[in-house]
Amino acid sequence: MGTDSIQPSYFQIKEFLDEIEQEAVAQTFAKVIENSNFKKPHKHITEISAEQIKEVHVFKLLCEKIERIASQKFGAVELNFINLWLVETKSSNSRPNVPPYKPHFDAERRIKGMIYLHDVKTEHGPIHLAKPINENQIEQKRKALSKKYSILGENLVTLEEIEGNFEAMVGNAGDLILFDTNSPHFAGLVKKGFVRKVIRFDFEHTSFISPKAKVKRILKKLGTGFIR
Ligand SMILES: O=C(O)CCC(=O)C(=O)O
Ligand SMILES: [Fe+2]
Repeated sequence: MGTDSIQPSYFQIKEFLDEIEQEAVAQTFAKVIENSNFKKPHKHITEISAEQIKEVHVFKLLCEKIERIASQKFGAVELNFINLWLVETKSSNSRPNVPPYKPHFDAERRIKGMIYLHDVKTEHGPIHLAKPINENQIEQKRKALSKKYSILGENLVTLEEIEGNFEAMVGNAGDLILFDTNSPHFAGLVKKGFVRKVIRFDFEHTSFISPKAKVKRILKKLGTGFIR
């Protein structure tokens, strides 16, 4: 099946975590962000790689749970876990005129699962999602992105390209937002004095990988095997 035929969508799964799980996640979050073994792509973000997640039992179990539900929701697809981000956004971290705060699709197509660690209202900057008017057009634009797409804004989406309006995914602690990154989306701005705490699991949908990229990967694997 070609990627053009997979229609992007998104879901909000209310009360995905019960109170005990929420507490375990909050405690694990606090421990991980203090641990210097994990990479910090930005000062408010800590990353756990696919390799490292084994060491963090609570997140490993959660990753498996999300993978199962995401695979069902997106049509029994095979998913590969890529990484997990622990994000604590303050108003000073959110900049209105650039992605992810401007409507966009991601350059690399992923399935993402975001869990809210507290109730998220408009002030906390919920993720906003929309359905594109023309689903195939997003995939075609994505495939045609140049190397400078980010500077040129090639992955931005205009309001004319979406059906109706963006939906602010307000919700409660423990809710899970699942989305295909081809769905137009943006992060809401965090109001002054507020903080948004989320964890986001990224997965690769095996059928989103282009045949060229698959070959590259195999060669890379073989290459490192020979070196060793
Ligand atoms: O943090 C958010 O609300 C959305 C960020 C985003 O654009 C993404 O995860 O691809
Ligand atoms: Fe994004």
